[in-house]
Amino acid sequence: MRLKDLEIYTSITIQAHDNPDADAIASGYALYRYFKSKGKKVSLIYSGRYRIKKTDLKLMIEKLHIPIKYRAARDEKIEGVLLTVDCQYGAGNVQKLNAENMAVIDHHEREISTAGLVGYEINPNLGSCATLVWQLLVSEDYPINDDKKLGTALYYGLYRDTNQFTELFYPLDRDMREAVATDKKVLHLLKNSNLTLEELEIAGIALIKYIYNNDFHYAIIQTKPCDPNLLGIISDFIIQVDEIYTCVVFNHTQEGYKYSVRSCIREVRANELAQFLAQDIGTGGGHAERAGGFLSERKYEQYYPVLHSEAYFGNKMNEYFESYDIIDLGKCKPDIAGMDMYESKKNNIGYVEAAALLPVGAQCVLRSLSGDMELLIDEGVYILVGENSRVRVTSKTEFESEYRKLSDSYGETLEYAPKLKVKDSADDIDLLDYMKLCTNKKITKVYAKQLTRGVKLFAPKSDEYMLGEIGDYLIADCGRTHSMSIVEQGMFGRLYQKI
Ligand SMILES: [Mn+2]
Repeated sequence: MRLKDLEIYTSITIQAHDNPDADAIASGYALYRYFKSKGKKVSLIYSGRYRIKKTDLKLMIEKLHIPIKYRAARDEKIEGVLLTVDCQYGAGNVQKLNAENMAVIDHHEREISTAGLVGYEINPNLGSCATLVWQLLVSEDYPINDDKKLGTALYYGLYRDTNQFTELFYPLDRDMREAVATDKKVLHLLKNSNLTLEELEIAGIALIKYIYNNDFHYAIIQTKPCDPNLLGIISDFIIQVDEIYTCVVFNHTQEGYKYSVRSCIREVRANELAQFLAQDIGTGGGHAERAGGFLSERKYEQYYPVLHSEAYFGNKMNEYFESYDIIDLGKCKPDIAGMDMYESKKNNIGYVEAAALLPVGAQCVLRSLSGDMELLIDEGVYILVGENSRVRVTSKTEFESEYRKLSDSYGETLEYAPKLKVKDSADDIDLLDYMKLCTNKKITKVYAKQLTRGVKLFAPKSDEYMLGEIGDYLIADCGRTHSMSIVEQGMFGRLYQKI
């Protein structure tokens, strides 16, 4: 959906979820500003049982002049269109108001049927709804940076929804964070008015009620209802305990369970663990050391109607640690027992010759779904874009020995188009504009076997593992060292065939 599509209505009511947080307020405010600029009759409201009482939110509303109003649930029909932000019309966390035309802008997993909506934009990959609204405003060429109040609101929405950016991982979230103009003074004030004395006590009580697992060295803590950012603060604290290698801190909210995950060992990436904990019933992600997630109440009830939440997290943690074998090639030799021989097929992927775009010596950041990567441009840098928009950087020599350039154009559309952000320049380079196609030159032979258990594979001298899930393939090259890697199940058939 484009925002333009909603401009057919003269009256637009924007509704944040009940008990609105910074993200809902910011998203609602940005949409309010947009539709106001189009001459619409706009109102920004929230409903539900409670009025906003958190200090940072009150300050946010006051300092940024956000015209959000409380509206008690009543039956009177909403004119024009009702647009729910950071929530979905009819979901459990937002008072259902009487309206004929409904639209949704949200970054949570889809909770409702979208059939009855006049429009919707839902992207659960994003750290905040503010990012989604920012993107919608950018695509309408709305001058977001003409007013720092707007940028400050969006920035703060993302800051709070990603646990002070520690659980931020999606590239578009980074783009928004860097693009908006903010008022540093107001941000400083808001950031330091987030917790209450009552929450200080909640943290204290939570800390003495930890559950510790001696076999896997993890801790689980449940807290009473509190600001979700407190979960991150508590986890940052307990991960420092010597015997605790990973931890999860969670609580129950209106919509489900919020949690923070931390890891301080190389065998566990917090973002993967956060994803594992959310399997089928929520979303999780972040970074290797810090991550977070959310379980939907509705799905939890459906999948685990009688399971206590503490037991859920305990069971899932044990399951995670029991699911993966570790192969550390720094400590043991590759074992090719039980593997069959395969040969590589032709495989076309995208490539960009970075030195053709930028002067040698330029410093930039390569941003993609694989994260941010620092890159110094020299004559030999090639950027390869393979399946799932994943990018890899290689040298000219390696590129030329492995690939042959094709004349066909790169026709793929990607979930997030990788870009180069050049230091001291505001203009990013969209790699899709320069992407060409190449294909692998040589037929290589490998040994491979399909995994019947999860594997974490460490290459010699590496602190980062490759993850293999059940069904993926463990492969070993046919050279003398049998160096190993993992290929995803869906990819394997496209890359190799049995001989
Ligand atoms: Mn949100």
